[in-house]
Amino acid sequence: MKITGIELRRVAMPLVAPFQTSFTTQTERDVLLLRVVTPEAEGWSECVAMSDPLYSPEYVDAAADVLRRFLIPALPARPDAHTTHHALHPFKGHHMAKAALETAVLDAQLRTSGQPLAAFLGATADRVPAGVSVGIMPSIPHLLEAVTEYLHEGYRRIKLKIQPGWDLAPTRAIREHFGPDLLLQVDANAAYTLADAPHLAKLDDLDLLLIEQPLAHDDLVQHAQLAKKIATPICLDESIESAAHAAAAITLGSCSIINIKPGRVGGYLEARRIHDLARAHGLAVWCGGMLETGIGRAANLALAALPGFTLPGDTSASRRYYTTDLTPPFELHDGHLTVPTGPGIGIDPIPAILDEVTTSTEWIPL
Ligand code: NPG
Repeated sequence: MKITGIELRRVAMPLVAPFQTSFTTQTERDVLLLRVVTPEAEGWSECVAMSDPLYSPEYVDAAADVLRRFLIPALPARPDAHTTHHALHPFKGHHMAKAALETAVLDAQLRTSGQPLAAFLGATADRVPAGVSVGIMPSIPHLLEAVTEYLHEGYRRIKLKIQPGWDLAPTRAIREHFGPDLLLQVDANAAYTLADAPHLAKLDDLDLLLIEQPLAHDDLVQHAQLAKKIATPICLDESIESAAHAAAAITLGSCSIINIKPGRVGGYLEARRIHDLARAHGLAVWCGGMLETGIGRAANLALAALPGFTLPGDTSASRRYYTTDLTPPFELHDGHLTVPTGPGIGIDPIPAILDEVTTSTEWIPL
């Protein structure tokens, strides 16, 4: 596949409401989009890097820099997703930037051959149950109101963001209010230390599906130690940046569940490897989210339709985050989202909306 050039486009997407996690409060999403242009098709992707290096060391300006300075120049003459993956491998880190480039190449490749991403990945479902991530709120009544509304919309599982000072009481309040059948989990985004183990063990009687990333983003050993001290299953997010990390975590016993975010692990090929590895070892996986627009969400839905994704993901509807999405909006039907069936990621940005929110564009000819 010959690539004529690649467009880097920045868009500013206001969130419907502030989204507070243990590491920041976001009110807007600064998104880097890639458009790979070939004579046959255009491929789109969304880089999941945030404005600041608070979730991981990556951030959006750095992603744009490494793309234009190193990754795009390293593309083979006639790339496909696999040769792109190999060409980017020598560069250390920068998984979010690599994922964006590989995914845009893959989308162009699949649109050229007419194959949907879900079929390429080996998906077996045509719709996936939707979970929703609920930020830290000013008070428990605010939280109860938000969760009530999400359940009313049809969400099948609730994930509460927690941090020291906002953990046991809000989680207990939700469990008590909505009863034992609610699928409920918590996400700490690395806000605790191993010394908090006795405190985290107090979540054990709340029958949670999992606790996500309680300890440091780069620590597998202490997660393995924590797993021996608490009954709630540990799920890793930030700590798993590759299939090799997943293999190490499985060997050490650091987690029994993995949140797979294709952006965090360097793309959909690596994401599928982690899925296959986890499945072979009997670990459940689910598909995380990074406040993606419809472009990133479409591709995540294809991945979430693989058979090992046995837990609902953070694959929520467009309106959870955006009043106006860049694409036709993803909507809940009976608590599920439909996996796109068109070639590639199966969806296109709407040009007028895209232009309205674009803050800069850069064309890199090849
Ligand atoms: O549904 O897209 C979504 C967001 C889900 O909570 C969510 N994401 O830690 O998993 C996370 C969190 C996050 C959001 C992390 C933005 C980093 C940036």
